[in-house]
Amino acid sequence: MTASKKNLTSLPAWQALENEYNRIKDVRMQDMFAQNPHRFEDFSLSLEDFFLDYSKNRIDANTVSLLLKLAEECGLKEAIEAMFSGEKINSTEHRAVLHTALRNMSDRPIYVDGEDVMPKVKAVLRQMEKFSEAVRSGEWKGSTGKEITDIVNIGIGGSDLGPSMVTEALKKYQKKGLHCHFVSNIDGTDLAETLADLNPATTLFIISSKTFTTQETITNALSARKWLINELGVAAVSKHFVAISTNRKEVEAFGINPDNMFEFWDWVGGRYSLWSAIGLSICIAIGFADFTRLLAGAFAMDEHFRTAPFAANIPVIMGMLGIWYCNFFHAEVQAVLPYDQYLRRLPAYLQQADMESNGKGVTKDGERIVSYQTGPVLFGEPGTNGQHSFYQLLHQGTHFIPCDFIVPANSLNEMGEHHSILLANVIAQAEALMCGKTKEEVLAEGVEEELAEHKVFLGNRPSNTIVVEHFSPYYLGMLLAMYEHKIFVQGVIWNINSFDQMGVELGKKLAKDILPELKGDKPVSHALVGKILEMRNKHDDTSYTA
Ligand code: G6Q
Repeated sequence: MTASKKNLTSLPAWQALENEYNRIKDVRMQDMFAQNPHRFEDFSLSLEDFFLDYSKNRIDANTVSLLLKLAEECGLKEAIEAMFSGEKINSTEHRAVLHTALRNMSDRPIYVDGEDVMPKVKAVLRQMEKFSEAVRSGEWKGSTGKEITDIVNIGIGGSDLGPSMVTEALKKYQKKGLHCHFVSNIDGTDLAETLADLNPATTLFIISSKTFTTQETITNALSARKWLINELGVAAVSKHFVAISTNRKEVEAFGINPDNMFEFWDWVGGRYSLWSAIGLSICIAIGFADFTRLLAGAFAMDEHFRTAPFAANIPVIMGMLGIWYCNFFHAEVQAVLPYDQYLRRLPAYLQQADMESNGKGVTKDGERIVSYQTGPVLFGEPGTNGQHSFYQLLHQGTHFIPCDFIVPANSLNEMGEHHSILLANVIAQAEALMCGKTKEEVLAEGVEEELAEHKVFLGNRPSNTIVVEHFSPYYLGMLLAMYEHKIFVQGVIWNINSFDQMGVELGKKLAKDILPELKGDKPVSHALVGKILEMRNKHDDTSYTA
């Protein structure tokens, strides 16, 4: 019986896990290491050179087996198959969820409404290959005959975070002399600061929007168009604007030549879209061959997720560990800590991927969830920077925060000792969280009694460590697909729809109603609008000019 038919918390495995929590809550991880000399081997998994060490968790073999039993009782196996085979698992929007089709490197057809989607996926990939090569080689010229030197992706949310994070993560693989910029915010500063250093004659705008109706993106795109036309005239638009969308009609209405449009489909969720044409900026930056390697890495993780037994399945283990902490230890937060400067935008990307997917309060059947927590708050910063900021709270605060450390064994910029120091730090942090430091140990160091308590680390704080050989496009693809599937696993357990985002609608609608008040087109009904208008009237526009 699946959780949708029966309340999650009454499932036998859930009940058993409640007891398991009581058994294990006072057990120290260090003691489990002492009792089992093979704990590291027993609680680690590999996929090629992608390695997960999950030995520093509050679990033993019994816990894992109960967690996997819960996964079975919730119908995870069937749910995975339903996603991969194109069933309309996004139930509120009646859509299939097929970001995996975008990186399907097998010959398997994938059907949506009886149609194999693979031919159109491949056709768009060919279009991306051709276009990205033309831009990179200089064959694609701007309206004045100059080569493109700057790409500006205008998009927001899923149409921004994936491409901007990946281009940053793969900076080392980027073509020299071709610069990528990302404009997302409606705050005019974002566009103004980006355009300030650009030459319209050598700039290409990629307008990325699934719907092509998003207020921020369309406003930014119109302002960018105005900026270009001011310099080069309206005829220049076709050489400097391309669009990525599912909405051909709106793209044409905007004035972009449909020949310069890259299509994707409603079965690609925004936050899962970097693998689609939304990844065009990535493809131009790193080239089609490396873009294909990114897809191949994700595909390798997809195949693993689909076929590996749960006990050896990296995303399943990661997902179920998260369930263990969210629902039994009542952890409300998850930290993601990449020890790689290139991955500095990963936490921002995962904030959306995880919190927009699993920040839900009703089950798929429309029932309000009252007896368990769903998606955690996710945050993070790259190491070692975070160590000098919020790690204080991770080590000594009152919150219980499981951490994911992510680190490449080899750096793309070894720089003498730098990478060894970085590696020593990441290993040290996981050890410090686990082992802590007792008052006796503190006193033995000669610390005075009155200070001793301040220097105690309670320890027994869990972490996963993910190590890859180095962050190539391939291993980055694997990492991102791993997190996508981890999120999926948790959504299945919580019996929520991880693929809609209705919680973002209310604010958007209210903003549309408030705008006319700010523009003076409607009487002011919000006190705060009145106050702001008063301040805007006082403002001398020249006061900030340098
Ligand atoms: C992602 C969300 C959301 C979306 C943006 C941009 O899953 O749906 O972040 O990507 O709102 O939407 P458009 O691509 O339609 O402009």
